[in-house]
Amino acid sequence: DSPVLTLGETMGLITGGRIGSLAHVSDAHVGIGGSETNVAVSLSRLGVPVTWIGRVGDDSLGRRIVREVRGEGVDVRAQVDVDAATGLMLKELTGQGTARVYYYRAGSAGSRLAAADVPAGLVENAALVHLTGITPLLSDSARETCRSVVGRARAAGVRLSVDVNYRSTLAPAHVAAEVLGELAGQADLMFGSPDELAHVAPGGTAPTDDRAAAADIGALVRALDPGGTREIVVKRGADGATVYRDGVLVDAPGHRVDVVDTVGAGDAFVAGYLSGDVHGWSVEKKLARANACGAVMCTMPGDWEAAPTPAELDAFLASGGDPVQ
Ligand code: KDG
Repeated sequence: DSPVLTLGETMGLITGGRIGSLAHVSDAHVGIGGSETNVAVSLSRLGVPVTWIGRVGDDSLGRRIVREVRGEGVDVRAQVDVDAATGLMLKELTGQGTARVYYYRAGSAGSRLAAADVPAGLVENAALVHLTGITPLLSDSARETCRSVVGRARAAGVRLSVDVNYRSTLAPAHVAAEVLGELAGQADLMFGSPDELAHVAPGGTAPTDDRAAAADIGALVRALDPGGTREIVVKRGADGATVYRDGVLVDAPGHRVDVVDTVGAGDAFVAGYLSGDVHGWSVEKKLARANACGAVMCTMPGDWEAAPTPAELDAFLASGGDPVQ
């Protein structure tokens, strides 16, 4: 099987040991996190071969990232950049499954990703390439890497998946709209919340909240795909998801779960969807798996640790996976 290829920055992740500000909480957990490795680990657990490309520093967190992601069965192609440290992210638990995130990643090793880090053949021989809107906002060289990979994927006829994944701390809204609009505009398969998709739609302005954007998903996806040539997956969290393909909208409900930590649920959702996409599943089947993966990820702490195997998904659906009515 050809692997899925993904690339981007993975950081060290320090999470407060209990609810509260890290100005006061003293006990903490050390781990790692990065949207693309979160997706890669989920895909690997679902039995899909996957390669991740990124840069890490010559430091403990960098070694931890390589060991941990490789240990999950992902083919890790990490450059060790001796001139920069591995980036770091702090996560403060704010209660009811929500968290506040702080980045220490400007100038990090991961942000120095360059087009030459992606060896010949890796894009060309992939089953699918998955990028997120985080990467092109990290640095000029990371943006060039995305452009180069997109160009290579298109030239080789490799399917391109893009999760808009807008991180407002990485760029002001008007910059992000342009950069992410360019990236998303190339995607065969596009993921985003209603808010994110409105942001990258041609002439789009970010609505003030998800509910406003969700009010007219039909108009939104048609603006993103006037030619009806792409597949657009609208992520609505616990409310489920909607897919637009071939001019048809398909809805699927989310699941009712006891939420512990929502961070990473979007990545698990994407991996669930992609795991079916590479096998040519129907939209309905891909959506059902994606929603179940996202729901399971919310039930345990961590950005990727709870990624389910197919057996765990079956167990979830057989027991607690009530759809939201
Ligand atoms: O999707 C979860 C990610 O946000 C997290 O693991 C870290 O990649 C990350 C980011 O840039 O926020």
